[in-house]
Amino acid sequence: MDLDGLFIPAAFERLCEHVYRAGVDGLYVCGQTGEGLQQTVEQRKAVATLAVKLAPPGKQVIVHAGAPRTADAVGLARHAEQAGATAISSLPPAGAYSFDEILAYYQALAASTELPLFVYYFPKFAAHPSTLEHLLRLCDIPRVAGLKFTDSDFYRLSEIKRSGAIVYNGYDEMLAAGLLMGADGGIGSFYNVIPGWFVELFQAAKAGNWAEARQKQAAINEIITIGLRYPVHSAVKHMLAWMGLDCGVCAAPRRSLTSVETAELDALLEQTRLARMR
Ligand code: MN9
Repeated sequence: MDLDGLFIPAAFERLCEHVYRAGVDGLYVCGQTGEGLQQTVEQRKAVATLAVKLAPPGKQVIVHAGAPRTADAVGLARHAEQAGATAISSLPPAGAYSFDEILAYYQALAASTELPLFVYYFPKFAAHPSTLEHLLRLCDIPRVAGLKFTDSDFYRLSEIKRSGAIVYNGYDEMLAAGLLMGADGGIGSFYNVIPGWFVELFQAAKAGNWAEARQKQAAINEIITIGLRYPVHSAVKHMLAWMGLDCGVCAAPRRSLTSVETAELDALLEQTRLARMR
């Protein structure tokens, strides 16, 4: 985003090149990291259109269509389908809603297109869904393919896997644990920064090389732990700029890092393996 919160297509294109070159299987756009909820519906549609256009053959684009208004979410979902996205996804609408209201939201969204829908389970973001039973009920909605699971209850993750749903791990710093307990893949903020490291972790896990997966996770977490000292999404953007991939700033109300913070972050990054690869 630029300083007015407007999408910068050229920066997005460079970022896509960076992650696809590293071998990721696809993109998840306009979620938390992709600032879907900080953008207008029109701009989100432009991002989705460009993401599909830039996807190399065989790569998947999941569009986060979640919005405070069900009608907007449905509009974004239909647009994603027309644009050629692989799937849609949605956070629960934030607010003091009951589980039944959240259920009705997901039912409306799932019925609005032919695309698979991934519920974005992030208990720190919304009060519902909160129980395993509620998650399984959401997974039972026709066309709900599974979850993006941003939580550290990996027993719960394994129970959802047992029901047959597809589960993407959401906390980057615990991808190895999520994969060990059955996650099918991962989606996350730091994949933008060091996509190749995550691809290597995923491949090691898929091959059953858990010691190697754990080693890769430790190397990744050296970077993540630095990022988590700051507002994480702004830190991710600054890390990208530090690597020569300027992606602008986060849209308000997210704040940017101060100059003191960026100087400190730069100094910390200089001491990592990433500096030697730059
Ligand atoms: O699920 C991301 N979650 C949020 C994806 O943005 C809320 C993660 O990638 C985290 O940012 C990351 C840091 O905790 O794991």
